[in-house]
Parts: sequence; structure tokens; C-alpha cells
Amino acid sequence: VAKSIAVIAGDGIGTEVVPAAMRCIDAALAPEGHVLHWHELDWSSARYHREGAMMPADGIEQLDRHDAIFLGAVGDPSIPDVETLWGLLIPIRRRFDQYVNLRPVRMLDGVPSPLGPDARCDIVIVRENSEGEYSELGGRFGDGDDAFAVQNDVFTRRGVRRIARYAYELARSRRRDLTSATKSNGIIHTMPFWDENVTDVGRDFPDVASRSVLIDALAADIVRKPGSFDVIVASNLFGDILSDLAAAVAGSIGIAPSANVDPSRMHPSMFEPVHGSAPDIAGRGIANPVAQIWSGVLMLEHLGLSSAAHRLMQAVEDTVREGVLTPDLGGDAGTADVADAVVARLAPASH
Ligand code: GGG
Repeated sequence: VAKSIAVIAGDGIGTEVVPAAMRCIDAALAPEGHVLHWHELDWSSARYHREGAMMPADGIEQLDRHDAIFLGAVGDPSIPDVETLWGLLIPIRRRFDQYVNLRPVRMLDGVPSPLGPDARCDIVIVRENSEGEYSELGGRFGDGDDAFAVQNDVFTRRGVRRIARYAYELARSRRRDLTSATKSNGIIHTMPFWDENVTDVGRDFPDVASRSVLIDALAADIVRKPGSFDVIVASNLFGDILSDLAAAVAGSIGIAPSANVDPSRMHPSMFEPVHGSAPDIAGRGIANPVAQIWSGVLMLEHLGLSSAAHRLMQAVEDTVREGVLTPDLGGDAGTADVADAVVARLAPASH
């Protein structure tokens, strides 16, 4: 199978972890006779400075010709985040109707959790990825001390129901337990609407235990008892925040992967780490590549290359279990050291 992958390494540590992950993915595929054709695109903040836009005017059409998109990170201190995010990441998610943002969070042996050695968790956060709080509706009004800003959230029946259905189906394939993040006590229009639609979809899944939990209590419970969660479904903003929190509980945001999925498969899906460009550590060769490699595992699964995906994940788990860790996890390995260790574990045994 030869698949075509658009690669956008982007900014900061994206340019370090993406090539490291590509090496690992190629090493996982080689023994099986599969190849990925990588098409590297220099769409980034550097391009914005050079040409006035993060991506070309026909960027979406270019991406649509590929089987998947492998993205690193976007964001640079020299450009407002709103330009970088809405100039690249968010248009891709929306134009390709990647309405599911899957964010698995699992504790790996060898990765220390701030909760101690006995902590366990294996959660998938299903973040709504096409509407909600990420909205362009609103604006700034007035001047001086009378200035104010209005931000409108958009929750559609179709949007809430389709993400709820996806999450229930995922829960059915796992431990049959679903938690929905809400804030219907304070957010009086959109959150009760979210709750009603999630509950309604849940009637088709009587075999899945489900509950609605206020986001503040849920955040505390993810810290207090992370092992009690299976699938969590959340709106765009809530899902983004909860996945950083859960990743930190599992050891580091440096290991947290994500998949932006168009379940209809009409368009390419996009695979990226949860973390951003981390300008504070960029250029030092110490960024953790695990989140990017794990995002590659999700991409291989999505492309139907599940045996290579399984071996790649196994190699990552063996690498961290044996103590090859970057500084965010308390080790002193560099980005390339971790990738080398993963590649070495994937090499066919020599006789
Ligand atoms: N890994 C992609 C990246 O750079 N994400 C940074 C970010 O701020 N993302 C916002 C979001 O996922 O909504």
C-alpha cells in the first residue's frame, strides 16, 4: 500500500519532532513492504512573515489530494496566535469536516505521573472539533473604558448529536462508560442544549453507562481518580482544556497524541500532537517526540496499517519503559536519541 501524506511540520518544536517521528513511522512500515509518500510543505509562521499567509490560497485544495495530514505545531511569539491558528489549523479542521478530535490519554510504564507510581488511567477524550466556543461570531465594540468584547458560541443539534454518537460508539468498543462534560449551571443556553442532545443520543446506547458532570468537578476528578474514566465527550474548548490536564496527569503533554478525524472519509484526516510549538525549548533538540510518534500510530491505524501501528506503539512503550526519556519526563535524552531508540527496536532482528 502506498499512501500520500501531506506533512506540515510548522513552527518551533514541530520542526524537530516531525522528522523524528517520520523516521520511526518509516521504520515500522519497512518490514511490511509498505511505504508512505511524504509531501513536505513549509507552511508556517516563517511563511507568514515571508508571504503574508500561513498557507497558500489553494492550500485546502492541495491538502485534499492526500490520504492524511501529519502536522507538528503552529504558533510563534512574533505573530498573534489567532493569526496562526485561524490561518492554518482551524480552517483545515473545518473545511475537511474533521469534527472529531480524538485525544487518547494512557499512562505508560516508565513515565512518572505526578500522582505517584500507583496511578493508572486509560481515557479517550472525544473533543467536538468543528463548532462550539471556537467561533468567529462576535466582535469588539465601544471605546476606552466603555470598550467591550462579545464572543458567541455555536452549538448545532447536528453537531452535538454527531459527536455524542461517535463517543457512545467508541465507548461501546471499549469499557462501555461515557462521561459528558457540561457547565449547564452557569452557561444557561448552550450547555443545557448540549446535555439534552447527548442524553437523547444515549437512548440508543442502553448498554453504555453514562453521566453528565460539571466541567469543574470533572477536572478535579481527573486528578483525584483518573482511573475511573473511559470515554469523555466534551465541547471544543472543554475538550481542549481537559486533554492538557489529563496529559499532565499521565506524565507530560509531551506524550499526548491527537487525531482530527473526518469519519465520512471524504477528506483527509489530520494527526498532530496535543502540544504546541513550545518556543521556550525550540531549537535545543530536547523536545519529546513521543506525542508526534503516537499521533503517527493513530494515522497508521486510520490508514488501515494496523500491524505497523501496533509495532510502532510497542517500540515507543519499550523505549520509555527502558528509561530513554526527554527532560520533560525527568530524563536527559534528546529528541533524536528517543527516535533512534524507537527505530532500533523496530529493526528486523539480524541473524
Ligand atoms: N499541535 C498543534 C498545535 O500547535 N496546537 C496548538 C494549539 O494551540 N492548538 C489549539 C487547538 O487545538 O485548539
